[in-house]
Amino acid sequence: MKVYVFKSLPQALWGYTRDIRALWALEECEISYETIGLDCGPNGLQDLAGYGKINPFKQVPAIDDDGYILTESGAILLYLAEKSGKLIPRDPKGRAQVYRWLITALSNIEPFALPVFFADLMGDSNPHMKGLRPWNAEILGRFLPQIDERLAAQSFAIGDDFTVADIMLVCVLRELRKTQILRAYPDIERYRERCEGRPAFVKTLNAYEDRLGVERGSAR
Ligand SMILES: N[C@@H](CCC(=O)N[C@@H](CS)C(=O)NCC(=O)O)C(=O)O
Repeated sequence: MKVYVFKSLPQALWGYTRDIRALWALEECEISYETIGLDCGPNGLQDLAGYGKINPFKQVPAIDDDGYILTESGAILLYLAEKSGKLIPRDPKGRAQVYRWLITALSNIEPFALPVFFADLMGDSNPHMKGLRPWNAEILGRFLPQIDERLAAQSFAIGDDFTVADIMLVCVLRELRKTQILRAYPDIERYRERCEGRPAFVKTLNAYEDRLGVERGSAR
């Protein structure tokens, strides 16, 4: 399996990029893979002639499973879980819970978490994003307390077992890791720690930092 990832990135983006999702899932599913590293230029990946054949939007991650090309981190996680038979229950009701929480992360949390991250990144240079930050934070306040409560009662998003929904949820929550927002949710923070302590995550992040040529711990 080939996986398209970043091999260079501006410092502000270390540890935030979505290639981590695919790499973490590949490690958890014990699928062997090789990485194809792309350089993030001033226009992201948009100037990379040829990469549009892999991903029409010229974004990472993308995988190439023996000629079968797939993009979109959510689709990739579900494909890897289904292909390996790991990180997803067998029964339709259990599987639907994985879809539910993976989609919750992508459609309820990420659309508000990412603008908070960008507002902090851009600061006064983007007054529009800065002005919307309180509104985005307020919307997150509709979802995070319920997720915190859920994680006080169970170890992972769908129950006792770690699934690809946790990879997505943790990676989306990581977009807020340097803000104060998560401090109000101790069970979310304990959950994130639990998931990020998994050997597959540690291995993924170490290799990610090595690939970028940055110090260990700098993408945490
Ligand atoms: N919805 C896509 C978003 C992918 C995405 O935005 N990738 C970013 C990195 S995190 C990227 O490749 N940016 C470079 C660019 O857009 O040129 C997914 O979840 O896979």
